[in-house]
Amino acid sequence: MRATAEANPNIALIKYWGKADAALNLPVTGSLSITLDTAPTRTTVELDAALTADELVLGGTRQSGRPAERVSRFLDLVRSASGRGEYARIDSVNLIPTGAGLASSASGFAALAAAASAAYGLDLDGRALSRLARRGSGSASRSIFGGLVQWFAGDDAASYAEPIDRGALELAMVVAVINDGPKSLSSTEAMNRTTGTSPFYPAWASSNPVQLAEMLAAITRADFTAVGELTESNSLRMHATMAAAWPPVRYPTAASVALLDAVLALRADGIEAYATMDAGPNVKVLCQPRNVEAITARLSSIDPTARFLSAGPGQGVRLLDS
Ligand code: 2P0
Repeated sequence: MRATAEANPNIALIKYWGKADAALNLPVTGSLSITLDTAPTRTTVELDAALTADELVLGGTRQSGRPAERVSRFLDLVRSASGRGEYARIDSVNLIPTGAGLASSASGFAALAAAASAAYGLDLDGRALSRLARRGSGSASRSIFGGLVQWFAGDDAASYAEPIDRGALELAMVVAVINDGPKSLSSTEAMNRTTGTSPFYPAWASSNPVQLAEMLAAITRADFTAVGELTESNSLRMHATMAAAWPPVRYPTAASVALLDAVLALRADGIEAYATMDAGPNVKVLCQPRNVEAITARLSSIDPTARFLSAGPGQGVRLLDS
């Protein structure tokens, strides 16, 4: 009746942007990510028959309103699958700022899916856990697994994530946190506005599976340059699609663009670095471990106010003794 789980964030190299079904949280296209070995979310779920509602504590602060509602609706799925009706106390700690484009909803709902299913007595395999986590937040389906992970588009039964062998690829990521304040616009809202109003969305939806297939082929032949080029291109395509929505959805700031320029300059100097961005202004740079230091030094010289994290491939969700 009590369980604790930990999950890491993931960063998409081929992005998820747009829902085919909002209720089931099914994506329009597949996506592919790397789970990082940093900044986990640790979540404890404890059933309590005396509670008259779920209680959510995030980073030590009791939550109400939308975040609490979203977690309660998610626990309703677990209650209905388990046949148990008790409410729960949920205590979650993020070791990164929430809502800053560092995928805290991915690690958050992956940890919650694992802790809640264990606390309510459900015995789910990785695939079932990934489908469950997807209902909380699409990208959370991918944080169930470690390393490189693909999430399939499809119906409720077929839309889950699966790990991919990264063979001889040596991967690292430098994360430039240029603003750790809350997001201007939630991903869900931004996605819906993009699918609803961007005339470029159909081109995104038809070209993303092509880049996903190219990415899978590049991974199979351990071609780091192709993996990097596809990563940067895919992110630019996603943000271009959003910029064409109305009202426009624009996450990059002037500080982000300065770092994108610095990444181009690094490549011109022969250092392989490829930028990707999500639903916030932070810039993540895909690279090889041997270049982490040089890339961090260059980016911090461009933006001395940014905070830098570096990460490698991390593990999937795990239950801890609670
Ligand atoms: C991704 N992002 O693939 C994309 C790229 C941000 C940009 O998944 O509505 O929190 O909860 O399913 O997963 C962020 O959106 O959205 C995201 P919901 P989610 O990582």
